[in-house]
Amino acid sequence: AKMGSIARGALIVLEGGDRCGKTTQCGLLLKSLVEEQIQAQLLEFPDRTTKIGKIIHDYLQRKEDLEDHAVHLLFSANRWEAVPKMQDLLLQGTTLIVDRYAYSGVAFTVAKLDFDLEWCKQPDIGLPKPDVVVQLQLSTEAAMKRDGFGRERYENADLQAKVASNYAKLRDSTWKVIDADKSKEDLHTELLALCKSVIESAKNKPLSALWK
Ligand code: Z5A
Repeated sequence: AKMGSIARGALIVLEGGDRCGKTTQCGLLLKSLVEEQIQAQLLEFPDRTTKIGKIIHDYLQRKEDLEDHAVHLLFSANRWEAVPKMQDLLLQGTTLIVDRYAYSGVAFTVAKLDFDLEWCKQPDIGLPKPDVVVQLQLSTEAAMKRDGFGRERYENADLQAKVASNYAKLRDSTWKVIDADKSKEDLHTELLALCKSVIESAKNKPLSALWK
C-alpha cells in the first residue's frame, strides 16, 4: 500500500454445492486469520437477518412461494443492501470471508428453470468483485452422506448437479476449484495458505466491480 494509506482487506468468496463444508471452512478461516492478527469478518448470503433476508428464508423453508424472477431479484437485493458495509470494511483493511455470493444467485436460478444466464447476471453487475472465489467441489454422493442434506428447497441431487455445471460457466481468472472430499483440517490448511497469499496481493489493488 502507498505510504500513509491503509492497505485494503481482501474479498474472499466461498462457493459450492450443498453440504460441501463452506460454512465450516469460513468459520475456521476467520479463527486462524484473527489468531494471526489479520483483521477479518464473516458475511453470508443469503443474509437472513434483514427484512429481505427473512422473505428469502421463508421461501427456502417452503413457508412461502414466490415468483421465480422475483426471488432471484430478492437474492440480489440482499447482496446490494450489504454493499455499503462491505466497502467500508474492505477499505478500512478488514478482509471479508463470504459464504456464497452472486455466483450462487446465477447458478441456482439457471439450474432451477433454465433461465437465461445473462439475464441472471444483470442485477449483480457492479457488486464488489472478489479477489478470489474458492469453489469447494464435492460429489453429490459424498454430499448426501453428510448431515442435513435435503431439508430445504433446492437440496436434491438433480438440481445440485445442474448447479455444478453452471458454476463451470462462471469461472474466470479469480476462481480456484478445490476438492472438498477431505478432512476439515486438511481442507482448512489448504484454504488458509491460499487466502493468506490472496490477502497479501489484494493490499495494493484497487477494489473493482463484478462482471464489468
Ligand atoms: N441461493 C440462491 O438460490 N441464490 C442466491 O443468491 C444465494 C443462495 C446466495 C441456502 O444457502 C440456499 O440458497 C442454497 C443456495 C440458495 N441452496 N442450496 N443448496 P445456504 O448457504 O444458507 O445453505 P446451504 O447451501 O445449505 O449451505 P450450508 O447448510 O451452509 O452447508 P455448507 O456450508 O456447505 O456446509 P457446512 O454447514 O459447513 O457442513 C455441512 C455438514 O457437513 C455439517 O454437518 C458438517 O459438520 C459436515 N462437514 C463439513 N465439512 C466436512 C468434511 N470436510 N468432512 C466431513 N463432513 C464435513
